[in-house]
Amino acid sequence: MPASCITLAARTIAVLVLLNGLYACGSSGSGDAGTSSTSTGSLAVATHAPSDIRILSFSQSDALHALATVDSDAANSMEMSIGSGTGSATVTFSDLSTGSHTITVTYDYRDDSGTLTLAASTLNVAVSSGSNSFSFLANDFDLASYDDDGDGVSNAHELVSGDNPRVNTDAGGLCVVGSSTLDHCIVD
Ligand SMILES: [Ca+2]
Repeated sequence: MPASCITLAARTIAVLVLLNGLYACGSSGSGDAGTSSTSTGSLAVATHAPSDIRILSFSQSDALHALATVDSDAANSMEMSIGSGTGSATVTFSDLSTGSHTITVTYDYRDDSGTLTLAASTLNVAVSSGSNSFSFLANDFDLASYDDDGDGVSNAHELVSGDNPRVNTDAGGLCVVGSSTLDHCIVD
């Protein structure tokens, strides 16, 4: 390769290195000014409980639990505080990235037999930098889909009624004379 070509190549490389350095400085400058990708905000989530959940919070508060989950990520899930007698649940996420998130709230009933899902709702929430709050209304929750014994009555309503949400006692189900479910069988 002729010497002139080597010199040209060296100069080209020098110019590219210089331009790259200037570009890096520019990027750093805008980053210092703050970009939305690095902003975070807190989000206080609250619920207005459906009536069956409200009744359960009064009579069986120990068994009732509520969980809030961000973006369906199990690692970003928190137990909510439930008001006795109101069923209203609250929790605050302190450090969410700004922008749109999905928040899922699930009410569970836990006893020696396991965990029953009673109600759930997933809604989109916009998070801005600073403090944010969002409320789920009673009508936002789906209860009817949670019917473990498939008798057409929701788990939550069976618990409120004193029935066993894990055993279908409708016609065709198990009805035993002397059992606590007998009345339910006859009515149905
Ligand atoms: Ca049922």
